[in-house]
Amino acid sequence: MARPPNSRSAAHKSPSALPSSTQSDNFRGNAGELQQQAGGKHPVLTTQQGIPVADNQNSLRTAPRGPTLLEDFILREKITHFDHERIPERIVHARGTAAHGFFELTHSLKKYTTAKVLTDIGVQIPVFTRFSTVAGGAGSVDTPRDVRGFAVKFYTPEGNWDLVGNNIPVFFIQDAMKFPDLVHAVKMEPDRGFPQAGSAHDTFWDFVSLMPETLHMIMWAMSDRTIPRSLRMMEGFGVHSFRLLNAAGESTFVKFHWRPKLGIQSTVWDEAVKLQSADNDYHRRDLFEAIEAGDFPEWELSVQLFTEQDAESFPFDHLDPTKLIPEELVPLQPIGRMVLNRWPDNFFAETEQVAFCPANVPPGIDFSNDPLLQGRLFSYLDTQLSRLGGPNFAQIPINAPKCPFHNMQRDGHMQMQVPKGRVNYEPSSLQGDTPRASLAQGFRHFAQADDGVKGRVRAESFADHYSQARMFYRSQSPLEQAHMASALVFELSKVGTPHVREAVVGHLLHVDPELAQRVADGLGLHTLPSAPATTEPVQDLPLSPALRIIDRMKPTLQGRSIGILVADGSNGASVANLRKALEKVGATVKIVAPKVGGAVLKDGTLLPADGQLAGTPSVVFDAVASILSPDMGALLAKEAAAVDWFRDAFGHLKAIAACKGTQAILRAGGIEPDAGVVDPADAPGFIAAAQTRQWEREPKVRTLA
Ligand code: HDE
Repeated sequence: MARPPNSRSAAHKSPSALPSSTQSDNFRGNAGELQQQAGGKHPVLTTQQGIPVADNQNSLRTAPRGPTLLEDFILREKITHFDHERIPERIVHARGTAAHGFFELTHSLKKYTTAKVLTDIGVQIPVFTRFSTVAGGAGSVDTPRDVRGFAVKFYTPEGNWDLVGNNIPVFFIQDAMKFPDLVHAVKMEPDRGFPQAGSAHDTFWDFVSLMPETLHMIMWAMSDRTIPRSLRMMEGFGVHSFRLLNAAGESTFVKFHWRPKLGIQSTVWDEAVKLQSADNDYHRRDLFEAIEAGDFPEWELSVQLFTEQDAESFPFDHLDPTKLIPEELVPLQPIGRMVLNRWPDNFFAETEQVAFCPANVPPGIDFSNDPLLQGRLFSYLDTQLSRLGGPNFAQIPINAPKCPFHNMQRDGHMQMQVPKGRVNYEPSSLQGDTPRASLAQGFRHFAQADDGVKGRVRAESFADHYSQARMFYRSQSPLEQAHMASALVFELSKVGTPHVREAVVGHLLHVDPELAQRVADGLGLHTLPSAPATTEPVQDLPLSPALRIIDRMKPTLQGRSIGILVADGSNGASVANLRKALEKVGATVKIVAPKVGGAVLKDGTLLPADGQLAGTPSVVFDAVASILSPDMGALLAKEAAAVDWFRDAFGHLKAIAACKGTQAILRAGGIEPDAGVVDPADAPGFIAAAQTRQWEREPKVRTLA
């Protein structure tokens, strides 16, 4: 009778049946036949109690084909632990990717703060930085249209500083009271359980239509900022105003701003959509590969500093988190750089268990009265208590400060420390080494005078919801404006309730009547709705070109990835020349072939491939090239994967280097070559074209709103 493959060893592989040499050796090297076969010096497998395990393949049975015994404590422990491997995911920002690195201050802020992290030039402060999407679950994809979290934990010598920001400088709401409503509205609808990780649905836009304070952030959310090309090419913002406190106790307001060394870059919407199927982990993989290759991503940290008096002259309230301070009004002062240079050893232990909290600030940094920030000061610790299972999560290595820490907090779930001594209270006279508060070094709050009347109120200075939305929209280049209008049309077209669509268009009339008209046209709305009443007149604020991104894309191939398509019979010298030229300017080159085993080149050598054509669509590259024999070109012209490779690259405004043999595929894709389509022999021409997107091509390949 046929037996399952392992049934023989179940009958015979008991500890006593192991060769005698494997039973001794002080628990090392006797991990059983499988590990011996693999070679190397393996430590012995044990249970959590340290009991050595003899057989990790078979559970304990009454007979080789009999039932499993409850007595099998090894099986029960293994399965029980597995059953509890998942912890609750973050309610927002569940999907994240993180890396270790350092922050190095280049300009001291000593005049403004006592925080060593902002005064001690040249010291490398370890950081752990986690990027995230907001709406989707931990298993959702990397490239939906969504705000990105940008959270940095600085392990400073005076305790942890968490700058828990986003890649957008403003937020949807003004008061923490509305956060649960906002998040409920954007997440999947509760009765149907979809859509996952997307704002293009009724409940989100219903909320927006009834909460005009969201309009400025909506303009950002509909811009290309929410479809970044790479986590390495995003800006980061602390969003709220914080305070800096100097030795004299004087306060200066500060906003924090990260700028990527590789420049800001986004995808185009069709590309982002296709990336969702091409590579669910597109951003995570991109960061991983860059760090593994030693191509460490870097950001510059800048501050905007201003006083209470400066703030009074602003045409908005800086405590309102739906407002930004234009760089043209308060310039950015670069103060340091962050480099991410080490991938976590373990995703769960570090990226999942890391707990950021805006309330973690060292002495010399303090909070403003921004009502959203005030709510956040409560929320993060609270959510982490349930997410990480108790009050000792700061002892998890990724969360623990790297400076000494001592207090009288004791016990609780998962206490890892073994405090010594009799004294667990303060004050005490029984021991000479117990921790005491220090007026000189301790945290100080800004001594702010307050003489208000208690109440559930919204400041009148928060009432203008449209002026900065208008400023943002009108500051964009015409193409970016078209992208925003198209994004609004796309999202609202997924909204099934006509009155919600109309109400949003009504708000857009305040932002910009022409934008409202474009969106109305795109939605097939024949009459414009009326604009809702406002309490404040909409101001025409000075425009801020610094808010654009298309113009600010860096002309470089560093950090960019180029795919070269080859097949049997390709000219190896041409491939090698192109590759060399591209790598010389910092690009990462990947070879794509119809088969992953590679292609047999014209001279008979084998060129291994990094990716198979059908599984490596052109969306994963910044530009593409192909070197094909006329025969293979003609063959591939009948292959959908090959035709789509070029059609998508062309549609996503990428440079294409296509040899003569490739022309048949371009024709099959209906591609009419333009200035961005060059010959692969012209490496400088290809490099120049690949350093940007072919924006002038866009009106020819799609109809924008
Ligand atoms: Fe968060 N936010 N948030 N948020 N947030 C969380 O904390 C919250 C807000 C941000 O990679 C949660 O540990 C409230 C603004 C990031 O682990 C939670 C309010 C900004 C991350 C929470 C806000 C952020 C979070 C969920 C309104 C940009 C991920 C899990 C008052 C400045 C950090 C957790 C990471 C995570 C609450 C608004 C950024 C529930 C109540 C504004 C980057 O505590």
